[in-house]
Amino acid sequence: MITVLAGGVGAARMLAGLRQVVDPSSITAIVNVGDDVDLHGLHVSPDLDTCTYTLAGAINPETGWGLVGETWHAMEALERYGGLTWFRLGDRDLATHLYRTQRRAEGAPLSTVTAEITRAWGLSERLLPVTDDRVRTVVTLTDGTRLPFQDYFVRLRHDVPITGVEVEGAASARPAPGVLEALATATTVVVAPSNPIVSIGPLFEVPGVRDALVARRDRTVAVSPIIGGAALKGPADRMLRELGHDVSVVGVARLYAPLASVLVIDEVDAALADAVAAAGVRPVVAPTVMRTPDVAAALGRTVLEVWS
Ligand code: FO1
Repeated sequence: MITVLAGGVGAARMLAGLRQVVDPSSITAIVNVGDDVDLHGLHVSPDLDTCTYTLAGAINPETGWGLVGETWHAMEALERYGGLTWFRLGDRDLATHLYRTQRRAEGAPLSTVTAEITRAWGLSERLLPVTDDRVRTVVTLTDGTRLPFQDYFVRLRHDVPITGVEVEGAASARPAPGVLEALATATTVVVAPSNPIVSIGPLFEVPGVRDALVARRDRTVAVSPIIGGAALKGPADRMLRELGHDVSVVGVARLYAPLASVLVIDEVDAALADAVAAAGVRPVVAPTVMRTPDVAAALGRTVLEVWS
């Protein structure tokens, strides 16, 4: 059993690499839902959908989110009314949100609906939202304004400095069924190369999850999302800097040292391996830029072989 702590694009690629080297039914992903957003009365769950569509081979390869070959008729029609279109939902993607929203209105927990959606896409992996309760990531800007995550990320294109990140609702949330067991029983726990602040961080805010992970530190391997002092995609590098962290694999090692005993760093960061070790995490140097399925598979193999 392999358990992967997952956010969006980086995690989805990591999962796609792992499924090439182990039986997909042995993989459980615990997925961030702090990015979830209610739009047009619909529950949109970007990280769950990015993981689902990627594993189904249906992801839009250009954006890393949404469906390949998508059409946008609903958004075009909405523009006529001056409706909210800065967060773009493709026509087929909308069906996922319609289904999720309807099932939740009928009383089905998010974890149940997620299992239904992944089954419909033919996945053997288990994707678990970290919680069935409502949690929402909120960022604070330098002027004190608090913004829902997608307003910061998409509407403002994460082009504004932040001073803090909180996960509303997390303190009273409970881990979804199976989450703590997946952490306790995994032979390897993988922290995917997702944004440590807004993709992985919110997972630890759900009571019990951080402790369950700390208890498995000896079997937990993280993959650095920072390569050569920068994030491949998104604002992880700027967020780390703005929140006072070192923007390097050493900064990532310090963040994850309480939870992970191994950190996979890219070859370009090989010279920092000793500094990573000094931060208390064993470094493993490997290619981590998952540009092709082969590199993702090799990275999957690397994380599974760190104990051998
Ligand atoms: N990201 C964008 O930059 N612009 C969008 O319009 C957008 C729409 C969208 C719709 C569905 C979905 O699942 C993801 C979408 N994303 C969009 C990506 C999303 O904001 C990010 O994947 C994350 O939440 C960060 O992991």
